[in-house]
Amino acid sequence: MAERGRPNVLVTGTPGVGKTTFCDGLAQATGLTHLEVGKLIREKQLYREWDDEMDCSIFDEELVLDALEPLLEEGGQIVDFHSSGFLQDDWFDLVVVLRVETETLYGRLERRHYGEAKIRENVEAEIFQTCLDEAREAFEDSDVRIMEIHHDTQEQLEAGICQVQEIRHRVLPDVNP
Ligand code: DAT
Repeated sequence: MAERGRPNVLVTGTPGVGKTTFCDGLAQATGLTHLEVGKLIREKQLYREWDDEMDCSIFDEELVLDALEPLLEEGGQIVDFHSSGFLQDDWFDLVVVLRVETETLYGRLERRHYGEAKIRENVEAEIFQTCLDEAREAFEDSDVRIMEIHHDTQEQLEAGICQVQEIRHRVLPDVNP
């Protein structure tokens, strides 16, 4: 654990697994701050290219790291992002990887009106557990714990938040518990 008064938690997973929903719930339950990296990228224009086929920005890793560093210094952040491989492992005290069943993800992305190519890309990424493997690789040299939480239902959301809180009280530092 670095010199932080409060923990930083990374919540990652394929788009549509429910990161925003989970982070909002966790923020409410813990008083930590939900930091949406996607929003930061849009607002501060931390990208250099636009992917027309996938209809999304290709973020600039260096720009995102520079923007995140001062925000994470003090701790107390729940960082919500689909990608983790470029992040610094010593910025985090806990990593949560959300997972969902293929049918669940398909339905959620369809309701979001994603195009067929974008749905297929994300569903395949979930099937091949791309985000989980990326997080495992990114944090393999650190002692940061990686929790895989299944997130298809409201019950799983509530159980997952309880699990994180339990770990937080047991192993994570906090000046304001
Ligand atoms: P993400 O931020 O990973 O893209 P989201 O939080 O926007 O995902 O959730 C996508 C949709 O799925 C949204 O309509 C809310 C729903 N959802 C999220 N988590 C859920 C859960 N545990 N149970 C049921 N629905 C959920």
